[in-house]
Amino acid sequence: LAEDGSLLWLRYDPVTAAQAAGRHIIVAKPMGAIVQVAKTELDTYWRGPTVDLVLDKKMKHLNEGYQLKWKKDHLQVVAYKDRGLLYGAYHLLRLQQEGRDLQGIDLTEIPDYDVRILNHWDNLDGTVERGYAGRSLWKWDELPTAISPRYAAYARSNASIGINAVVLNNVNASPDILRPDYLLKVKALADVFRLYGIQVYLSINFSSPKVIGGVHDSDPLNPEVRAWWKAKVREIYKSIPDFGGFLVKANSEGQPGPQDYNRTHADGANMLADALAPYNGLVMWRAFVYNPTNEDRAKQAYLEFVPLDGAFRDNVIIQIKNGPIDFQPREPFTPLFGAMKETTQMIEFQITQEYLGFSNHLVYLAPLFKETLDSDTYASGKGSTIAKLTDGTLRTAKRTAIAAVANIGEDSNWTGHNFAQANWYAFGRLAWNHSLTSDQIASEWIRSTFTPHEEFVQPIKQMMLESREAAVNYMMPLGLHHIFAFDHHYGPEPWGDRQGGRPDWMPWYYHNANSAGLGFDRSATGSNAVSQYFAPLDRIYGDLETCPENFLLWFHHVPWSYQMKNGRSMWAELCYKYDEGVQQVRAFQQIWDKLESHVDSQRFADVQSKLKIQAKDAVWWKDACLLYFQTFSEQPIPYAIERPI
Ligand code: GCW
Repeated sequence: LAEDGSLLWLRYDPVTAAQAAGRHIIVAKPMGAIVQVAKTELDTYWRGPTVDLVLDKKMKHLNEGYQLKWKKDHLQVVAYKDRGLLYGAYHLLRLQQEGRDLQGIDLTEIPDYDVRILNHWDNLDGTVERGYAGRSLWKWDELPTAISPRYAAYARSNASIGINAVVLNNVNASPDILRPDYLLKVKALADVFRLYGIQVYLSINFSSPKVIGGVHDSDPLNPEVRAWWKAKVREIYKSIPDFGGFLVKANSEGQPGPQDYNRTHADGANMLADALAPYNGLVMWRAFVYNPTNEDRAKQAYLEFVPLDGAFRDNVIIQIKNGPIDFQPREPFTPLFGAMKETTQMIEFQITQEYLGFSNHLVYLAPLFKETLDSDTYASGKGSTIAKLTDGTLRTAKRTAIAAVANIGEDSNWTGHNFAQANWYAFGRLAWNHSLTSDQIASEWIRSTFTPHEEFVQPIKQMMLESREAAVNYMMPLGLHHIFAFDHHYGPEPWGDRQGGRPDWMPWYYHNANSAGLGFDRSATGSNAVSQYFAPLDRIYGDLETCPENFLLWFHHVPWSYQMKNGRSMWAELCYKYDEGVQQVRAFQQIWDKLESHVDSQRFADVQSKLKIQAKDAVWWKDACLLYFQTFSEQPIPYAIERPI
């Protein structure tokens, strides 16, 4: 076993000749390239009985899924598509890794989302926006001539957890990606990924026709602009026939878009959708829009997009971040979910830990993903969870999708922190089946990444399951948000005040600390963002007495002396929460140290040193935030907690 984490969760031992004797991997001919990969994986690693890989064109309902069945003396994997057989093969290998009994097995797996996609924020110069695992995996300067072996390893890892699509480049997109020389490089990657059932998408810059096409402008209603996009799309599909489509960040944080020409998001998205439609391509159009106006940033996406409901083509999906501000440690869900009845919506998570301690902090994100997916929006009555609104259950969709911003780079362990691999894994597993629990996913991941020994699995799982709440506690408890240091978003800077900076990028905009209290009043007496939620959530969130305490300072400006449910004042509770976060991380260090004998020395030391950084950072957060907020609360820090340094 490599000790640098490069194998991820794919630590299969090759079979010996003796183990393979008498067992066959049977596939009907002719065998497509993807099925060939499935067969090779099983030929190399499968120690169980004979496996029959069957493509059954009558089983359309399986979509990209599969059936695994025990048949007297062998196993059968039945799928409707080639990809289904590949996913079925990885399922078998997972069961083998976990040491499961396969006798009598009979299960059917159908993915919850059609498109399960990673968004890379990788720039063409090799840097990665908000990337904390080294430079980009894509070697643009060497492509298409040199093909790094990591491209296939990357694709294989994705396929093993059901991810079937990737956006290669940053949403802050360079127009150059659409130049013919770059498209050749993209094709080279697509040719590798295709073997693992992965489709390539690109982020586009809305001004491309003007910047690289020599067109006078990029107005979506200008026939020349439309013709340029049609021709460009034709050119792409000529070399990449299974190209997925475009991801677009438009009129957001300074990016160009249709509004530059007084057109709407729908005008822009539909132009691209029309160009892609003949090839079955998709447009993922982001709803992450806000401007420094008097309107609460948390309300702006809803205000811009709800009026456009029904105006989008059926191959456009509106891609919405889980929370209305920006991938914070905890946010309520974006109220735009479910508020457009005639428009397909998808969720965007962030796996890379921009706001969660980069690749230094151990934060297992499945609980965050689940919290949002399971949130009830009440959009079509009780039970209208975000999962059901986006997976085709409650809203019809031509194709459904789910996305997350990748945390992958060229570090040998791919993600910087060994435990950040679990977040890539968790996203893939939830994109396949959003009913899996955080506990199940952690358990699978630990067993396949480290060891199946219960003495290791149980405590590590507990640590992982607690880690997101710990981060919320030591960074931003009780609904606090965006009090990060300016721009890099690593440490605390609630006092931050950049002269001449955008007011909506200043921490004070979000915490509003003053002698009266703390928090953003989004109730009817404030910005009234609560009104964007369906009943009864508007009332529940809008009333200080019924608002869940973990969102208190998100929705209300709360007096320091306000009494919490446990009897403490808000100020005291804030102190205890920060301290609890610190103590949780100290406990993680002890858990890890005790389990040294179960882990190889390299990974043990790597994680140990990162936990040290995390503990130090947690204290930094606690001290910085409490000492700063204390200048407003003017109350003592309880003696029961660890004293600020
Ligand atoms: O979270 C913010 C990041 C930006 C990012 C932007 C977005 C790619 O700070 O770096 O830009 O969101 O999602 O578009």
